[in-house]
Amino acid sequence: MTNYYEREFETLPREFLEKLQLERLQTLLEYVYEKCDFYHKKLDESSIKPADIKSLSDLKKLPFTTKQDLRDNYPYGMFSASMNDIVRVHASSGTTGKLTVAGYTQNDIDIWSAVMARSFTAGGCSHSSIINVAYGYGLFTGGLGAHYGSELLGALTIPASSGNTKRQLQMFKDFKVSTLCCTPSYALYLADEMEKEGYKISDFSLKQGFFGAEPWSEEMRTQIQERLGIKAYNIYGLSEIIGPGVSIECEHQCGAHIWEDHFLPEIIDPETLEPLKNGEQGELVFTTISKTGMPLIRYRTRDLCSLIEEPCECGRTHIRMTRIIGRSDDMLIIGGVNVFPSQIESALFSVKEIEPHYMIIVDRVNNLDKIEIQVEIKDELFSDEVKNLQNLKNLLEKNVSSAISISAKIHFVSRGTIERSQGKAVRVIDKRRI
Ligand code: DLL
Repeated sequence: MTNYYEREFETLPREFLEKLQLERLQTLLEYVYEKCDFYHKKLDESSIKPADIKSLSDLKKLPFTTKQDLRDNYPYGMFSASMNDIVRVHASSGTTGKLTVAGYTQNDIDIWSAVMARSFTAGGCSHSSIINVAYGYGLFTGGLGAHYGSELLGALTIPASSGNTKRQLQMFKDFKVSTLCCTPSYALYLADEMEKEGYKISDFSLKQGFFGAEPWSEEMRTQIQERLGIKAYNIYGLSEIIGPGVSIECEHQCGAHIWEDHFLPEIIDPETLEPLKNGEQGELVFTTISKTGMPLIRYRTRDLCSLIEEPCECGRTHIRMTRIIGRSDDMLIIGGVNVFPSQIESALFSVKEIEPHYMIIVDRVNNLDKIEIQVEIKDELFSDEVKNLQNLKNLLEKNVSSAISISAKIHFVSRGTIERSQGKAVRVIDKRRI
């Protein structure tokens, strides 16, 4: 039997769900038009008044919002609520040094906790679950998002955060953890360590896991499920929209239900920006229709997928999305951290000895993402003292790591080693087979 956290909303017949969506959209448009200078200007520039939106199909008349808009209005310019009502911020990497900031009112934290509680329930959790949150706590939304949802559900919540793998395994056993939340690659790393440390599946009480924050595949699901003896659910989200819990798979594991009473999805062609039909692959766009802190209209996620409208056996009426199959920009996700090549480039070029040729090589070794950067340096530097070369390497590694929040290995190569491109420079080799 299917369990729901908010049955009434989760199984609302489409007709009523769409009515609710339209009402919320209209209220939201009035709200942002009045409260947020950015949207007031943007709607005026598009010659649209909130009252012009009379049906859900009018959504396509509204202008898009992009990550660049968030950057241009850094840090608080996209907020609609007054600063006194903002109770929390989270942030993720932007395309340059600037963070992409998201602001939450108490209303937004409550919605987020509820959609996470719904998500946990969709994957078979209840108040008797023991949920180990091994997503990072901090500006990243993974840790606190899962934490608040788990507590609202009434589950026992372990704020383990990421890392310290041996201790995590010890806790799985001693604390009788039933549920794991982390990136899919960390789940496989945990499975490796589990075997190395001599644990067996039967030492644990694990039942299910909620994995996301980076792309993964059905092959990875099979491995995680077999090696940890659990059901592995795909959880999706992004900080700009709310964090994890924008969508979740149910027990049927056939696409992730988008919590459509809060987040209105569309798929567009990333080139023409025209809306595509359900089933067609394109870029996912969201309008948040219930948040008050930083509501976003037609936010371009850059994530590529398609929407599945066929009814699901679980009885939830909310549309599903397929796995993310790529991005329409150059963002990389390395160990769950969003990284733009441009961030690495500016960190490298802040040092004058560096030639303007480099290559970022991303690989997955023992289920952990590694990043190496080959950098050309002037030939005379190779004949310099080893100590100086080492200092330069240390400095670059420090600069890059602080720019992208994860450590990277620098490897110097001599002039002309990195292949010159005839057209668009190729700066990234991603060797990961996901
Ligand atoms: O990664 C929120 C999150 C935390 C989701 C924990 C799931 C679990 P950001 O740091 O803002 O937020 O990164 C958002 O990560 O646009 C996708 O490109 C990618 N992403 C998130 N979940 C998935 C997933 C969090 N299940 C960006 N599959 C998004 C593929 C994902 N990509």
